[in-house]
Formats: sequence, C-alpha cells, structure tokens
Amino acid sequence: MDKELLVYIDGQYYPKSQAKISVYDHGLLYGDGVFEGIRAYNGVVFKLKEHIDRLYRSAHAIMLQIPLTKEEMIKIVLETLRKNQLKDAYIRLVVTRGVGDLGLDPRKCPKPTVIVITDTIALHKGEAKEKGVTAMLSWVKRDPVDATTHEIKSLNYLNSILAKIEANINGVDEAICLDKNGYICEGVAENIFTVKNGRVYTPPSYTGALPGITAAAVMKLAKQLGYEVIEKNLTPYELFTADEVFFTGTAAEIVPVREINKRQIGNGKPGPITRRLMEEFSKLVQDPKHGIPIYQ
Ligand code: PXG
Repeated sequence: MDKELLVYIDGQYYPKSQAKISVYDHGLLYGDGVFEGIRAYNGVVFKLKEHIDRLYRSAHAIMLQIPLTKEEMIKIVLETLRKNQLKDAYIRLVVTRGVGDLGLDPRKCPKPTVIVITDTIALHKGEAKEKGVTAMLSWVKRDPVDATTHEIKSLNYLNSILAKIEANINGVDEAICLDKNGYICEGVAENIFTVKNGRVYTPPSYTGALPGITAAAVMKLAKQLGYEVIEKNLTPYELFTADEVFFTGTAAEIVPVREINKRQIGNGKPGPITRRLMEEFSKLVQDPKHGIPIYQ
C-alpha cells in the first residue's frame, strides 16, 4: 500500500485513516466553523495569502478566534504539503468552534479545532471545459445577506447542497442560486459571469455570494485583456439571453455554461471571451508570482 497522506489536526500529523475529530465538535454538531478550498499548481500554492486572509475574515465575522497567526497558518499549510510531497494539490483548511457540549452555545467550546488536509486533485472532466456544462436555476434561494450569507465561507453548506441535489435529480450538471429578490447570485461553489456585447458581467457580493478569489483574478485578467467588467444585478432573463455564461471557482477554475433551464446559451458552445479567459487563466495559475512556493 502507498504511504498514507498526513493530515494536520491541532498541531499533530495523522495518517488519513486516523485523522479524526470528536463527535462533540461543534463543526459537526452545528456546522459552526469556517473553511477554505485552495489549490497548488506545480509547486506553488495559488493565491495562498488571499485564501488565508479570507479564512480569517470569515472567522472574524462569526467571532471565532483562530489560535494561530496568519503566518503560522501559512507555514502549516506549506509544511503539510511538504510532508506529503505534493506539487499539485487540493488543500482544505477547516477551523471549527471546537469541542463543546450538546448545546449550541459557542461559549462551551474553549478551543477551536484547526484542520489542514492536503490531497491530490481530481481534475475537472475535460469534456466540461471543452463543451460547457448544463445548469438550472434552483428553487432554493441563496441564504440572504442578513442571515447565513455565503459572503462568510462557513461550514453551513446545506443551502448549496439542496440546490446541487436539485441539479442531480434533474440530470443537469450544476445549479444556479438566486437571491431573495430573484437576481442571480452564484453557483453552488462557483461564482458566475455573463458576457453580453463584448462586456463581462458578474453579480455583486451583496446578493449574498462568496467574494471568490478565482472571480477576482478573472476580473483582473479580463480588464488587462481590455474587456469592460461590470458588477451589477443580473436577472434570469439576462442570463438566458447572454452571449456567454461561465462559472469560476477554485475547483472549477473557469467552466463554460452551454445551457440553462433548457435554454441554449449563445450558440451552445463555449464563447470566444470565455475561451480566451480560460487560456489566459491556465497560464496565470502556473505563474509563481500569483502564489507561494511550497519548496524553496
Ligand atoms: N461561491 C461559493 C459559495 C463557494 O463555496 C466559490 C463561490 C468560488 O470561490 P473561489 O474563491 O474558490 O474562487 C466557492 C468556492 C469544496 C470547495 O471542497 C468549495 C469551494 C472551493 C474549493 C473547494 O467544496 N468553494
């Protein structure tokens, strides 16, 4: 058997099969915690600093004090990757409220649990990138900004999971969530963009979407390539009648959308601006200046 990957939990490394936490952890009992999903490409952790900053912002918003400095957290991520001899990896950082009792009161949890998982990455199927995916608008509204908003990357993902289940049982690849006013918000774990008449659009985060790190990189890239990028509310009509639609996310990178609720998007094929952005983005992730090297 291959050597097992090691997982960091609260200062110690455990083989994957032994990496366990208490059933009294409020991350499990109540989804009380925050997380990040990060990728490393060819020995460089893409936008690691940005992900760590967002993790600490999420924690701040739920009044969870992470018992490590950001610098210590970065060191632990790199150390875990080195221990596992990974160059291309998927990194999952989880900080929960910690072990408490069977009441939800966070004051019962004296010490947050810190978990760093680094694993190999299952690449998105080539077909999705080449042909585009199908999607549907979900009946489940995005958690609103005055509730468990997805601006916080918390362990509460049932909202996304319900939408994903709907996509699964309807035989489409992805679900798109609307905000409570009916505007487009985001995918279940992706931000969403449209292209219309050569301009690039994306919903603002006040729809309750996560401010995506991939989305920010793609917006910057699009501007550098000379496209106008506009953050504004988008309606389902604007989505159906867009020239191009694509998702962005750490796992997804850039994925074209070819059909939404059975309406063909554009000519049903990945559009030219989407393809250009995909091409440039694949170069960007390989560029060491957009991340932190694992081995140096
Ligand atoms: N919206 C939501 C709700 C997300 O969870 C994104 C947008 C895209 O954000 P980034 O910063 O990744 O461009 C996400 C990202 C996982 C996993 O393991 C989830 C995400 C990213 C990576 C892994 O489920 N969500």
